[in-house]
Amino acid sequence: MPAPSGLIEAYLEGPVTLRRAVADFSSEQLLARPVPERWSTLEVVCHLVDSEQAWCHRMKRVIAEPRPLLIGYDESRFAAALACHDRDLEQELTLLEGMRQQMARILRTLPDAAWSFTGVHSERGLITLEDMLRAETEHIPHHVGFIIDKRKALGLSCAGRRDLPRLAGTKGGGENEEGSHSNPGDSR
Ligand code: NI
Repeated sequence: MPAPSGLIEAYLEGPVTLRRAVADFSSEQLLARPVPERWSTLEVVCHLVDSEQAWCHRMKRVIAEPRPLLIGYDESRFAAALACHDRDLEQELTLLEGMRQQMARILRTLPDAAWSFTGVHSERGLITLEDMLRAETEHIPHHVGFIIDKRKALGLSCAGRRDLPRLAGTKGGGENEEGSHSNPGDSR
């Protein structure tokens, strides 16, 4: 299977989109939960970084090992337990950018056959390297849709922000993942 066209470039675009989406938030606005039952913006960013760490490690295992077992984790518990509101936005964004740049560098060296390498996820079953990269690429735009919901609720302008994806929060799938997150980039 040849390298999927444009996918690595789209994967690298995610942190750029996220950085733009949160660039003008104050520290208070980052911690606010303006939409009931939803995460704060900083919690969303931390969720994306924690998910990236998990999926980068899983992709490395699929590249390096024959059909490894990949273990799911509870992202809601991660968001609640891992001090999201004490974490630093810039540090999180820098980590995200660095992880994707490192992963892209590795992926670009792989032979075509590697894209069909598989792992077995404890909750999702058999998954190829291409499936994994595609899911992670879709993960940031999915959550940026919810950040746009928060921007609106906080009275932050979305005008002139055509670089941001169209509102995704109403397309179904939950932000906080509890049972309804439709994006396979997450751990369940
Ligand atoms: Ni998610």
